Amino acid sequence: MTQVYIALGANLESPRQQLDEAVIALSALAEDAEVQVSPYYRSAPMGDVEQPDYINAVACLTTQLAPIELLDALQTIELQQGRVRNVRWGARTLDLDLLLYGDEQLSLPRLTVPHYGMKQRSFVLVPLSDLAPQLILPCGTPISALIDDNLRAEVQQLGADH
Ligand code: ROI
Repeated sequence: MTQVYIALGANLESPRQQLDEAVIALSALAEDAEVQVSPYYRSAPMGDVEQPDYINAVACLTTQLAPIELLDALQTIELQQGRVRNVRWGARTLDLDLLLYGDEQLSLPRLTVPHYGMKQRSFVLVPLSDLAPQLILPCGTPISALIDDNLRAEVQQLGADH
């Protein structure tokens, strides 16, 4: 049984609803169907492609799935929610990124864990630290050392009713 963290992002076709649906789908992968979800955040798109703002969040769950099985399950949920892989760094109905798989550091052809970009992305770090303020990353860095007010100011927390 492994505790995992997953980043959620959407910027097309009712993004908040996409995240709500994704959380329900994630509960099917979780022990006792339990998923903890951070607040939702609005964030400006990272990258050069012009596109709508994103809604982002992070989910935490405990699962029996092996890393690649979990990756397959996340990609199935993305496809079920209409994800078409076309433009690199372009808009998407749903993106599910495996951030952390326990304390493991994995470098597989299809999967790098911890997620390669997570330490640079406010829309990942801020919701992750909401869920796990004491978290120490597998590299030994505490999440608290990666967060400051400037980073927090890059994302806008949405109301509790999402
Ligand atoms: N930008 C933001 N703000 N949020 C995302 O989830 C996100 N996802 C992406 C790219 C296109 C890199 N930009 C993003 O895949």
